[in-house]
Amino acid sequence: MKSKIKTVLIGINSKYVHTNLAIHYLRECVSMEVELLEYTINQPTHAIVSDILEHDFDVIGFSCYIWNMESIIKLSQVVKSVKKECVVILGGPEVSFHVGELLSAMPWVEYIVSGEGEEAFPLLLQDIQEGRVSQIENVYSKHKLIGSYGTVKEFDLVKFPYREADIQEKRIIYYEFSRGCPFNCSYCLSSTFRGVKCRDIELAKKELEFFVKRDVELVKFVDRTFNAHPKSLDLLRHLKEHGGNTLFHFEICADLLTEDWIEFLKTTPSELFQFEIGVQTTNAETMKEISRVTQLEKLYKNVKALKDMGNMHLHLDLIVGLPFEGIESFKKSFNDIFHLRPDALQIGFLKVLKGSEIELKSKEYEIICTPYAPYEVLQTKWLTYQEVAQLKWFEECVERYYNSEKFSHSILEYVKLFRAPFEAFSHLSVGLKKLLGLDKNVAFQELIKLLHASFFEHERGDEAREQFEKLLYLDYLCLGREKGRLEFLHSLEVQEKERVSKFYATQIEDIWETFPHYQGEKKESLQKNLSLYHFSHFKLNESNVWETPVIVAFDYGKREKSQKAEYKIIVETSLEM
Ligand code: B12
Ligand code: SF4
Repeated sequence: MKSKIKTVLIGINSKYVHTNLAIHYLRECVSMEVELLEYTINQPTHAIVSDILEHDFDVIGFSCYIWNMESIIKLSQVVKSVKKECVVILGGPEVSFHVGELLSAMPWVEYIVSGEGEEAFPLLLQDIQEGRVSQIENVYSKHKLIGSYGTVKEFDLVKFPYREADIQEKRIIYYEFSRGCPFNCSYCLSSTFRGVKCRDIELAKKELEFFVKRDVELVKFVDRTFNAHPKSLDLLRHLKEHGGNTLFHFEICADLLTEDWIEFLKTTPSELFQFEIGVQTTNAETMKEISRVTQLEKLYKNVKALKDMGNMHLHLDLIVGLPFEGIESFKKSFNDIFHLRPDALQIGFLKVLKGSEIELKSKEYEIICTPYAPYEVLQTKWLTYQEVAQLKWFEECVERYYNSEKFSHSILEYVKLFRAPFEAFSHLSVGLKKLLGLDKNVAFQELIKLLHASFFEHERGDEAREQFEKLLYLDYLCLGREKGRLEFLHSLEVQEKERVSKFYATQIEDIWETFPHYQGEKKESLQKNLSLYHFSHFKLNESNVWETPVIVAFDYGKREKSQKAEYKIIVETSLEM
């Protein structure tokens, strides 16, 4: 071995925007040279291998998660076959359990670190450097098949993981204020160990300033239940004053929210905080079985309160495949949660995580899951394979028509046609399946056409038709300037160029008042960013109806985070119908 060993740590992210926090921590806790290399699961193995092998290293560590394990099995084997002298180390949640089995299935791997790595990793590198084999409790090898799951004792002593060069535009930064979870949901890895370690609030404030000063767009807290940290609200108060232009994302438990939290959140500006709330199910028997006791009434009340504030993005989660949740029960869970109108309703499919309590009970629950990572549910005692497959299309449909926010006006009008939201998305998903087939790439216009056709499968009067088409057209225009009229929106009479032109001539002050950042600009200059459309009668929703003509003005110069144009409605005063 060389006098000073060199290590590369590999993170394989699920998408380019994500980053691997673990390898950043590990780099900071060793005094030897460590280089970080990050890729995505969508890049071809040969391209990643050749990039890795352009670097000089003696030790290579892979950070293993459920989404990248398949890639890492291939990558580590290929790297080792070409560079036989290197030492391969695996670490991360996906290799922290059943370690002996993994070592025998992957004979090219020298070491596996189980659990948290900040204490074990530097000791292991020291051993490798000095050619010595000591007994580090949570480090396994073919010579040491007994050990335990590692946890660091002093979380505050774990160094801040980021350096200046780590901050890259358009990538999410992950931050950890607490480690561990006070709850014990049986499908989650947190069910395997207890205890929460909290970072000192003053230390956290200083660390977060690093991101704010560098104008990081999005900081996601990886805390499993952020509001379980006793100082969480104090930290939010601090971020309200010192959060700069950064958006902060948290996973919270909604039924734990206190009055203080609710009162405080009413005072926060939009685009400062966003919250992800895991509901998972509303079935009481399921909740009991998975040891996740949610006070639903409190959750509904708090989510409604947050929603009414309108100053934050709310993301709610459900899981398909939990014990006692058959199709009827899932329908109910979906409808219960959809009525809260979250900004996103994410439907996940149960993953039978290695080391989780549900893994131990999977025989009892008759769970069949994919035999490779991510061990996703295919069938359970309560759900047939056909039902799971149907729910996959359902989820795709909710993603494209609801969570994407591309159809935010028209989809709610569509849902009204059905007795319950589940039926609406279920019906639409049949068409989506036919449209997509085995190919997931489809033009946005095709999705519009499908929604339009599906709406008109149901007998509708002229008024309803016109209303729906206007909302669909509004969604279309929010995403970009009109590129050729959508020919199937036949009944619309909008955008008469002459009227719009006259509007510029007679009511330009109204435009300036509505969009103060264009104050004083002339028509030609305004037209570079704004598009105006004239609608004769316009009903945005039950409480916003204009009998008089309106101009809908889209500001393409100032897009929201979702890339949609902001639009405002200006009532025409100087023109007659
Ligand atoms: C960020 C995150 C994501 C991101 C992905 C980030 C990325 N880089 O691509 C997103 C949001 C996309 C995501 C998605 C999913 N995730 Co996720 N996610 C996380 C989260 C919140 C943070 C991970 C993290 O950075 N933790 C902080 C670091 C410091 O802790 P750590 O990862 O455990 O790392 C320590 C040790 O493991 C070890 N270590 C790690 N790597 C290495 C490498 C070496 C060489 C060594 C020595 C040690 C070592 O040392 C580290 C420091 O102590 C965790 C929950 C959590 N708080 O950990 C879940 C978690 C990782 N996710 C999980 C799951 C199940 C999922 C989903 C499958 C959920 C779903 N939708 O069904 C999806 C899958 C995505 C896909 N495309 O298939 C599970 C993973 C279990 C597993 N076996 O991998 C976790 C643990 C949550 C849980 N339920 O228990 N996730
Ligand atoms: S699912 Fe969430 S609340 Fe439940 S144990 Fe896991 S991290 Fe904690």
